[in-house]
Amino acid sequence: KILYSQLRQLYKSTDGSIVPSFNMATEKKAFLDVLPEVINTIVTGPKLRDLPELRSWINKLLKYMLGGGKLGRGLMISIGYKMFEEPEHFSEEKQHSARVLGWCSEMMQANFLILDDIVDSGTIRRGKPCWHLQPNVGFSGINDALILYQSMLEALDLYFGKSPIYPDLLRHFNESVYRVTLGEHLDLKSSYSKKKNNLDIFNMDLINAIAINKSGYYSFRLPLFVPLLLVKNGKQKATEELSNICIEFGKLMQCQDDYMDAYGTETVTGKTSRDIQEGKCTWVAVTALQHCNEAQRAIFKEYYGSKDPEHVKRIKQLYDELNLPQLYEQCERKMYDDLTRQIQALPNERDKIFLLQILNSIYKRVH
Ligand code: DMA
Ligand code: MG
Ligand code: MG
Ligand code: MG
Repeated sequence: KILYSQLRQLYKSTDGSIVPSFNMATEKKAFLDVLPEVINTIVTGPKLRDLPELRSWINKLLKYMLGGGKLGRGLMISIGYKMFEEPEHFSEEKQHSARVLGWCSEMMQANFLILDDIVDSGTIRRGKPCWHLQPNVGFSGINDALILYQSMLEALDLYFGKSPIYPDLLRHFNESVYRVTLGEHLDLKSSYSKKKNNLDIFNMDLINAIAINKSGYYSFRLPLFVPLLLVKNGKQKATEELSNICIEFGKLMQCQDDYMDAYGTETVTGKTSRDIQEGKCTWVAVTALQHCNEAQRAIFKEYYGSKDPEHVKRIKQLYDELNLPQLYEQCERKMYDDLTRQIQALPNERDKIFLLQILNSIYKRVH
């Protein structure tokens, strides 16, 4: 009740409905404050009780891999509960659940990052050496990634195993993991090399399929649909329209990620650029090919997918010649405008405000 009156003071939208506001720094701190409890719940759980060395290894793994990120997905879940729930039904207990679920999404992300950096030969992640490059890790990082994935499942079981929403939670987390593995497969199998000579498969349909699977599900659909499971009558809000918006968000996010791989700075992005060297089918590569003349296409075929720094430089020069930064700005703007229109068409004022906030927080991002 106190909270409801506070919210009423804080925000009254144009149509008279009450809209909760949030302060990002406060939300982030509250979210971070829950992490030690989540880690403790996992490492003191029944399976690790008699294994002190393993317990300390997993503790170290969780701390290393859950730190230093932007926490976009986790915060979307924890703030999502507050934003989607009607103020009179809000409870601190569910808010805590939303934060735990936020950390489950971050464990899923951490598992993908380890594996992705192994298959992409990454060296730096979140400004630190990649996990597989830690002393005595290497390929055993694959098993550590699985441990992170299982830690997520363990937390879901320990916190929500007896809850009526458990089957739906599992369905969402499972679907997201499945989608990312499909996206990663498409991403890896479509990579170009001179030897494979497979440039003909590079097109926007493939880019979209990669982006939707690699990003759309675990970065947006999961973080928006999971808090709805905590909200009273939330399932009614989990509509097809909302799902479509999440998918479009995924395309925008992957397009930005691809652009930053070519034009970002390692100290800002916190990770190594690998796409040109690995011959990846990215938004930048496909857009460049759409604007190439015959001679430029020949240069692309010659130098793309090579680890030689001079070849990488030549490809970057080609991107500049083709005005990629300008093409990117136009494309990002168009995706932003399309998403704004789709969000504005949603029936609920509060949902619109929340989604527009997310959109504005990622538009023109540089890391
Ligand atoms: C990887 O795509 C996607 C997941 C699911 C981690 P990517 O290799 O382009 O990501 P990054 O640029 O972060 O290495
Ligand atoms: Mg990668
Ligand atoms: Mg990758
Ligand atoms: Mg990338």
